[in-house]
Amino acid sequence: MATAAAQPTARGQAYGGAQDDAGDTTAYQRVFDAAVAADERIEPRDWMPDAYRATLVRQIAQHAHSEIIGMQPEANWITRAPSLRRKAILMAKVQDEAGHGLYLYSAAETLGTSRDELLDKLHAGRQKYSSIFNYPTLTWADVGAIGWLVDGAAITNQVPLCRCSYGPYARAMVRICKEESFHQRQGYELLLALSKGTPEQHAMAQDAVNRWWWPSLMMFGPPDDESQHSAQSMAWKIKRHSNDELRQRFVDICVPQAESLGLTLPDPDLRWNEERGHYDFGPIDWTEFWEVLKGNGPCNEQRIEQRRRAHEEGAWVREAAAAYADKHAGGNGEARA
Ligand code: FAQ
Repeated sequence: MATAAAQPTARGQAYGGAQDDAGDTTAYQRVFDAAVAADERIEPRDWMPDAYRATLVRQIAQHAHSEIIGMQPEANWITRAPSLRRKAILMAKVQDEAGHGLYLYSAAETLGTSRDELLDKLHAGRQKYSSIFNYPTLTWADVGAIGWLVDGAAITNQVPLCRCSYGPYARAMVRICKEESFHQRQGYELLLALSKGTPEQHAMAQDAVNRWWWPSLMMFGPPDDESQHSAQSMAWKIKRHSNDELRQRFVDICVPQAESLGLTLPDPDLRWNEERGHYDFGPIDWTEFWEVLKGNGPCNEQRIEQRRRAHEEGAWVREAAAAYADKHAGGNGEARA
């Protein structure tokens, strides 16, 4: 934060959204470009190009929506967790995801978009959430597979976001990544217990990995040559690596972990490539990915419907919180006392 911390307000006050005497934004753009090139953080009050702001709102909103929609598949198993210990762990994890949503909606608010506005867009189907959460959790082992693979993919994607050029997003990611890594460990430990359990438990763990492997690879987004936003987002240092680079990193991490778990990854083409120093893997079904994004995944309708219902049922909580805040802000005698 050294120079970055000293600069934001100055950059914001000197250049904040206004135009220079020549009536263009060239001077502000230069300051912004220099800050990004120097790996300084862009802060809320700094001038930033409209497209940079819009890209951040799009990505952070999708990310926040993914966290809260992502509570649903696992919450499905809270009442059926096989022991008190597993239930307590799962409840804590699902609560963490809600917290991640809150940090991210707050980060989006610093860009001038309210949480209400973003939620309205999610409920109207005008903003996306991660494709992965449109798949069902059919057995208890799916909770382990989500922790190991989905949280594992999320960490691989999100650790570089801790170095994102936009300060509030980068800082939110630090805490989120710490919590995600705990989530990943719990999933791995759960799958290990099943894998080393009875033959039926082992088969259940294998079945879950078979179903979650390919959708987890899709979480990283389309291949680089079809990724419309990557080049610009990387130039702005919002993204630090391409979709394919991160997907490859994830595969390389998972293969030895699957071996330790005693489980097989469902890809006959998976093999070490000495020359590349990476694992080769088979083709991803991108038709399935785009269909899920269009709303045709197994659970798209159910997820959005449940989200809308939860929002409606929570209206009284929002009203009560607003009334409470009003009472305090209005200097009500009782509150002062
Ligand atoms: N699902 O040009 P690109 C989690 C869209 S959090 C849906 O490559 P970009 C924690 C993309 O938006 C998981 N849509 O886009 C957890 C764009 O459409 P648009 C969420 C996808 O932004 C664990 C179009 O395709 N993580 O799991 C997906 O440069 C367990 C073209 O794509 C984040 O959001 C997808 N998988 O790269 C919670 C991380 N992939 O917007 C509960 C932050 C792509 O033009 C339980 N986000 N699209 O309409 C990112 O890093 C990036 O946004 C990418 C996509 C990498 C997801």
